Amino acid sequence: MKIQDKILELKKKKNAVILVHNYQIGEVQDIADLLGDSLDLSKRAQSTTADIIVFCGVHFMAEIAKILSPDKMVLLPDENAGCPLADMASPEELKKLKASHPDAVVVAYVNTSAQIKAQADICCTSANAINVISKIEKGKEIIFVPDQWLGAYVAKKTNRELILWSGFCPTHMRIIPEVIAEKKKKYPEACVILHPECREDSLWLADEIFGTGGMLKCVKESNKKEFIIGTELGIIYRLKKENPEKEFYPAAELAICPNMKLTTLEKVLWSLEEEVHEIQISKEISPKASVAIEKMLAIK
Ligand code: CIZ
Repeated sequence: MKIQDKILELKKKKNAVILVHNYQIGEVQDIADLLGDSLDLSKRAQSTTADIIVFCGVHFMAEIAKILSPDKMVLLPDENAGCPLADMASPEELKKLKASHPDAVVVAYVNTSAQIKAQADICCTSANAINVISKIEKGKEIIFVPDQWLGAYVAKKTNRELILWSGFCPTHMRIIPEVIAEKKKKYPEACVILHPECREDSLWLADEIFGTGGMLKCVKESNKKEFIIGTELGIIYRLKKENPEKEFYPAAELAICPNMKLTTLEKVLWSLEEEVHEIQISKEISPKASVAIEKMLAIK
């Protein structure tokens, strides 16, 4: 029996659902009940009737699923699948920053721990950050944690001043202007689509700036035939699958997130069989983090 069939059989038997992030390896993407970005997956985690959610992504994403479905079992197939960007924001440091700006609205990018979300007023993803910031009352101070580049981009787009954290995504930092310029020279007809977690001097070279959900939509609707993609390379598998007539070139071959690549079919099967690794969030933190996530989800 193929491993994919074993997963399917066990999934049915245990009434489980498999949520998969766009950055996962191709064969894991192929077994998804839902494949998407954090925003899509959060919405799905909120509405599922399954008993078990197997989350193929990184730790903070599985935490969101658990916060939104506290009575369900949420499993992360590899317990080491963390997020260095999320780890750059410490709850103690945020507490100090909030104390020095007591009236500020705190916006936490979803790439944060549940402890950080519990201190935030609202969350955002790369898909809705502009929308979330633009809904905040004018004149209010805003703390944006932890991605400085996404924060700087959103500040520019919304014409708002943000108090930025100094975090960054190490994978997106590998997408440097020099490599993008080389790719542009090699593929002059290609449309350059970059993720807003890229540094500012890279974003200057973009034709379009989107999170993965926006990238998928942009490519589908575009008349262009070639695209230079500046984000974690896992998305290229899905772009190719959904647009076989179009060509995709990575803006940087090194843009590979080692954490996103930890999940394999074997680990998904093992996770379902043994019901590991279960996400647990303290009863103090979970309801507070839930308020910030629900506020984001309520924004249209
Ligand atoms: O929001 C997400 O899922 C992340 C982390 C990236 C993206 O653009 O999909």
